[in-house]
Amino acid sequence: MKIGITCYPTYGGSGVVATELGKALAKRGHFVHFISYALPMRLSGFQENIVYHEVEMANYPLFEFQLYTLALASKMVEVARYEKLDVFHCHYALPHATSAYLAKQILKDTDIKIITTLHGTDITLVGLEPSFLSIMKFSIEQSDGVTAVSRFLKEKTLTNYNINKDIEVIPNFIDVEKYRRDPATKFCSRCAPEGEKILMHTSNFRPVKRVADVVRIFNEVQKKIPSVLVLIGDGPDRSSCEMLCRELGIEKKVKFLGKQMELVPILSNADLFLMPSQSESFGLSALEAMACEVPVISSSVGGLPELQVHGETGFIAEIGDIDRMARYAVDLLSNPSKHKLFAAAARKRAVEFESSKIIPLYEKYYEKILGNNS
Ligand code: GMT
Repeated sequence: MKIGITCYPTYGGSGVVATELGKALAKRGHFVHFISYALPMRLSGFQENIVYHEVEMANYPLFEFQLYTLALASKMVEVARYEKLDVFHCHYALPHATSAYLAKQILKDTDIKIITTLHGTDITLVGLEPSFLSIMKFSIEQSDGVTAVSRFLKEKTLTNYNINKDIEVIPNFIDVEKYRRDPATKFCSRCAPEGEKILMHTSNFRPVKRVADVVRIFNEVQKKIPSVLVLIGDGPDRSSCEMLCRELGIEKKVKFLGKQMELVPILSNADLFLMPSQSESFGLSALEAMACEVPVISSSVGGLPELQVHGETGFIAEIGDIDRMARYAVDLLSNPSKHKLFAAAARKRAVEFESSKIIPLYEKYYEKILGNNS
C-alpha cells in the first residue's frame, strides 16, 4: 500500500505512534510518505520505503497567522497525485483530518481514503473548544475510517461529539526488543550516588499531566525512603515545578533532564514511574516504562485502567489523591520482593502491546477501509 502519514513532528505521543507505525509499515513492504511541517522527531536516518515531504509555508505580509491547514492540504494533494497514495492516515484530528478532507475534495478523480487516528487531547481538550466543536465533528464524520487508542477514547468521541460512527480501537504499541531493561546502563548513577530509589516521570509538562502532583508525591516519599526524582521532558509547567521543588526544599533530590531522545538507558534505572494525569487516553510513556520493568503509579483516568492492572503492574488512584499515591509508592519501594513481582508483571503486560501484534491491526483496518477485505 501507499500510505501518506500526517502527524505532529514534535515531542509527543501522537507523533511517536505515527512515526513508529510508519517505520514498521515500511519494513513490512509498504510505501510510506510522511507529510508534516518538520521532520518527525523519531524519523532520523535513511530507511527504505520512507519519504518525508515538508509542508512549505507561504509567507506574505497580509498573513498575520500562517495558513498551515491550507498549506498541508495542498501538499497532501501534490503527494497523493504524484505518489499515487491509497490512503491519508492522519494522526491527531485537528487540523490534519480537516486538511485531508479538503485534499480529498480536490482529488475527486481518485479513490483516496482518509483514516483518522484519535490520540487524546484532540478529543478531550482541543476539539471541545466551542470554536472547534463543529469542525471536529465534521472532520471525524467525513473520515472514511476512524481509530482510537483506547475504548475510553472511542466512547468519549461518540458521546462528546454526538457521532454515530464505527470507531476501531487500536491501542498504542511498543517495540519490546528495543524497550527492555538494560541493567548495564549507569545513566542515573550520578543522580542516585548512595543507591537511593529512583522515581521517574516523562511528559510534555502540560497542565493535563499534573507534574506538580509528581513533585508532591515524591516529596512525601522522600520523607520515608531515601530517593530521588528524575523528570524527563519539557513544557509550560516546568518552571513552576522547579520553583515548587525549591519551595519544598527538595531541589537537590530532583533532576530535570529536559527532552531526551534515548529513553531506555534512563528508564532502565527507574524503580517507579509516576503518571498522575488529569486525562490520559492511553499513556504511552507508562507503557514504555512498563516494558523496562518499571511499575507505574497512576491516576485512574481515561485509558490508563485499560493498560495498568491495579495491584499487579502498579497502582491506580483518584486524580489528585497525592497521599494515596505516595503511600502506594512507599509500599512498593520498601518491599523488594513485592516490587520484583510488580516489575515482572509490568513487563509481561507491556509485551501484550508488542508492535508485531498491533501493526497488523492497522494493516487489516487499511484493507477494510480500502475495500480489499474480500
Ligand atoms: O499527552 C501527550 O504526551 C501528547 C499526546 C499527543 O497527542 O501527542 O498524547 C496522547 O497520545 C498518546 C499516543 O496515542 C497517548 O498515549 C496519550 O495518552 C495521549 N495523551 C493524553 O491523552 C493526555
